[in-house]
Amino acid sequence: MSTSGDFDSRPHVALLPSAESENISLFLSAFPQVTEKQFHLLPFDPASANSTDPFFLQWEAIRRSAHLLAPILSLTSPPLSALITDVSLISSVLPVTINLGLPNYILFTSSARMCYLLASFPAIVASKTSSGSVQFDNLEIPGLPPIPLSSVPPALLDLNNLFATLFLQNGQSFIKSNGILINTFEALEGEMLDAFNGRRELDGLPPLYAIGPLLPSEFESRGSNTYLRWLDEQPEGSVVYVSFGSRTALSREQTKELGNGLLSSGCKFLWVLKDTKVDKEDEDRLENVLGHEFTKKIENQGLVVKNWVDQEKILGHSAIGGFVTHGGWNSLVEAVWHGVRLLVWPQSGDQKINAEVMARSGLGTWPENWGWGAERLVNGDDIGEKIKNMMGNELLEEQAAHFGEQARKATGVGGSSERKLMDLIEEWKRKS
Ligand code: G50
Repeated sequence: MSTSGDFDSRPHVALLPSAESENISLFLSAFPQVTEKQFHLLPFDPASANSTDPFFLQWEAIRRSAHLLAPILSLTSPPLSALITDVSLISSVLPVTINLGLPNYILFTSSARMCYLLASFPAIVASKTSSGSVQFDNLEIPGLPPIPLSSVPPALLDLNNLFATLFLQNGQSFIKSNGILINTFEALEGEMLDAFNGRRELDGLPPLYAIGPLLPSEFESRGSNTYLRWLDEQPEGSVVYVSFGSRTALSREQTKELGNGLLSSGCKFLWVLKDTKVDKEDEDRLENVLGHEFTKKIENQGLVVKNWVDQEKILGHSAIGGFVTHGGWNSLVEAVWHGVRLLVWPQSGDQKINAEVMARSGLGTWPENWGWGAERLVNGDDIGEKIKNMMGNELLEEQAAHFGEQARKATGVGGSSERKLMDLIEEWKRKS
């Protein structure tokens, strides 16, 4: 379903960035069997929500219009068997589907470890809150390392924050939903899935279906190919890919230290540089950020890209030997699929919890003393050292290759994820 709304009068809260609406059109032409239903949102005033984060505001705008889904869902022909709702919207959509008697499944796009925190959050809040701030001890998980306070998404520690409010309500919705589809797989997070499922009866939680890895489709592939041609010229496994996702921009100082680190690592690199402080239209953005001399040095050793890249193609390229990443779950899952080892540097949100999953599986390293992104300035020599260690670590390379194979097994015919999804589809067919 595509959404449109009219609160994009402010440039930073555009409801549907053009890249996203383009993606929806490409999706619809790639899958002609999919029927589009327009879902028009009510006018939304961002000032009425307790946040300035454009992502959280976008969720809130959709949530406030969720009741308008009722006629769209009930008039669909043939009638729907089930609805799948993104976790960020679930508590606002569930009342609608419960009313219609329509099964509702949650799509969870982070790790099972993060899902465990979400399922536990209502009880944590109920038992530990004093004056709006969450008093959080280690979250114990049977058979697995606990989640320490230092790894909890910072936005969750203040219950007045919009994200924390939504997180609590969405966690409370788990027990009323029919199941949770999660973008992970048994070989990667089997113990975590067992721990979650072990709690189900006690806490009334629905089944957790690991159906991943879910990866970008061919239709999403676009963008310039100059960096792919550059990769074609590099020896196999020699290049470090560096990206902190589409939401994070490092500070100017940290960007310079990262540049120094990449140079001192001695490795070739492909660096997606995002610096929101620099004017998008400026042709020499790189020089503005890093200075002329530095830019020249960098150009001898690596390639810096400032635009949107096709990450799936990059991670799948044989020249890539390692990935310096913020630890967004989609990025991690794509890297695992392509057997690329990791250096995870969590910036915010669920990223430390995800980093733990990767470190525990031996897929990568996570220098915990680097803290959250903006918490401290990490020195270039330290960064260079960690990159060099990752690129020289054969154990990580073997594990990455192993999990890449496991990921393919999981989604192949008869694999754990494929079976889960097929069973669900059969169940939906029976009920329709
Ligand atoms: C963004 C963020 C912090 C954070 C997450 C973000 C997630 C993703 C899953 O996406 O954990 C999730 C989204 C919404 C929700 C619950 C879980 O209500 O800044 O933790």
